[in-house]
Amino acid sequence: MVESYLSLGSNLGDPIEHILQAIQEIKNMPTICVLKTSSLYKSAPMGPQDQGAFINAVVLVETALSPDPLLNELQALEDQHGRQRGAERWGARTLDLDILLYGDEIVQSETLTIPHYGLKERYFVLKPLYEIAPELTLPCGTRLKKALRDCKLHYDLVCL
Ligand code: ROI
Repeated sequence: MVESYLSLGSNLGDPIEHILQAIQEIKNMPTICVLKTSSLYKSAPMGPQDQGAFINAVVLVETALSPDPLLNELQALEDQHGRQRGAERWGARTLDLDILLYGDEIVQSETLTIPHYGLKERYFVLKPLYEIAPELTLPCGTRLKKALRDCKLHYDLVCL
């Protein structure tokens, strides 16, 4: 079993409902056990500004799935939420599920980059991650606390 941190994001439809439902759906998956759930956070969009505010959260899960099957499960959930693929890069989405960390593993493949490539630049991911894992050290050796302090883009992040 491996502990993995997943991020959730939504800014289409009813974003709070998408996130709460997705957390419940992950809890219902027989192959994934949710250990911790962060609060929900609201922030302005990073990227194109002509889209609604995002709701974000992070969960800690335990799973025996390898990264690719885990990603497949998450993408199936995104699809259930009506996610349109191939749309604009950095555009609005009903549900975005990412693998932030998978144990201490560094994965670099065509389908996956773990740790998530944007982790250190995304305050809206670092903050909920810090809420549930304040003592975490990233696979690169950086303390999460330091990554949060060094994150340049301090969005107006509201904890709901
Ligand atoms: N901006 C915020 N605030 N939260 C997100 O989850 C998010 N996700 C994205 C882009 C469009 C980059 N911007 C975001 O994919």
